[in-house]
Amino acid sequence: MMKTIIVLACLAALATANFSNHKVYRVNPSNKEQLDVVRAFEGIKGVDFWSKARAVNKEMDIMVSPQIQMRFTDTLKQNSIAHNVLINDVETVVQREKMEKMMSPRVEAGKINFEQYHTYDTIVEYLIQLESDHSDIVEVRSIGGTYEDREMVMIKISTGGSNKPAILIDAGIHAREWIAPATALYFIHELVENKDNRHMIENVDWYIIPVLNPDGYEYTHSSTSNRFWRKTTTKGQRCDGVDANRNFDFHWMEIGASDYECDETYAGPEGFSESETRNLKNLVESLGSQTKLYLTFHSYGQYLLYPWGYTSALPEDVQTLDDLAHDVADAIYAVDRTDYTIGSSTNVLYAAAGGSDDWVKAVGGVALSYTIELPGGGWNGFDPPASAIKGVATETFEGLKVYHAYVEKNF
Ligand code: 0X9
Ligand code: ZN
Repeated sequence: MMKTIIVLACLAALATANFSNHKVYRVNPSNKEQLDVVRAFEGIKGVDFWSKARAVNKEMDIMVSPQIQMRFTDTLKQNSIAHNVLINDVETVVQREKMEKMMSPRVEAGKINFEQYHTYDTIVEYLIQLESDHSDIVEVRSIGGTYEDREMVMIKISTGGSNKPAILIDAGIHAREWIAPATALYFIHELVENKDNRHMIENVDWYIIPVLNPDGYEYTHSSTSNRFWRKTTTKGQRCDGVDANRNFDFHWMEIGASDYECDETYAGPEGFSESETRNLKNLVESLGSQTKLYLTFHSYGQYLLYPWGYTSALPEDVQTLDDLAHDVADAIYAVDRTDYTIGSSTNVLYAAAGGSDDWVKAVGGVALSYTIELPGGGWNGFDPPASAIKGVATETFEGLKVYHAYVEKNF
């Protein structure tokens, strides 16, 4: 018996991704040559670009495994590239987060709070409870199954009637970006449970999928796995997982995506190879022209991005997209001076085809389509500490009010 326990414990330890002595460097290239030197590390095993920026004079946070650190820092030094250590030992941060999770009070079934990051089951139970408590305005349903046969749960919030414009929101397409589902849940809570926001559901219907990649999300939450998993969990030959945000079939695999399974931006064997992306596609198609606005929440970096991700060319309606983004950013800024960068994703971040935003706009026919990169955790690592969820969620909700007002007024 004892032997079995030891073997199981060892297996669990082996299965656990360990980030001991992994460091996160904050790197700031000051010219094009320096930027190219840093970018040459993209795709190298043991190097994980946490932040989006790929531009001169923009800080980049890069996690580097112990094996590569010497090579990495030597290269930076040789090229006089400014850098400092943001996180000295990533595992310490991961452990601290785990401890925080273990210490946090157990939530009662069907309840939720914004002081902790919740598991998928807790989230689903909360939504089901909401449906039974508010059956006049809430409908919870699955938009389809995932690779591991989890249901992708969606909540529809509507006061009824027909021909109302709709806002479609998803979060958590990237598993490790926990602040995104947490924020989407806060939106749901505010829209359903806060009577002061009743006006936001009178003339507009809401469709919200708070966790678009539940398999990946659960994988980052389980104690024996990888906190920084980004992809789906589809079994591969050499490595598992597809970057669902490279898997939408619009200019698929043209740029900023990888055809190598082990890469973080692996686009899959073909467009819509993943059930998660197919299910979203089917939903968008079934809602048709009712949807006027699509928001997909990611982290981190404080960006309000609009298409295109596959080209530096701008969409015809760029002025509308940009003006609205500025109004949203102003509303967020007014709360606590959180500053968002606005632009087309290729121009302010990098070119990357196969994203949900591009497909929803170009093929799904939803003109207003945005990717929102929420704030990160600064010194705390990838996501804000659980204690900061409330702050991020409440300020972002102010931005959502602006989006809502626009849709209500214009459609
Ligand atoms: O690269 C992405 O998928 C997004 N950034 S993240 O760090 N959260 O992974 C940005 C996506 C922007 N949209 C497109 N490139 N279509
Ligand atoms: Zn993301």
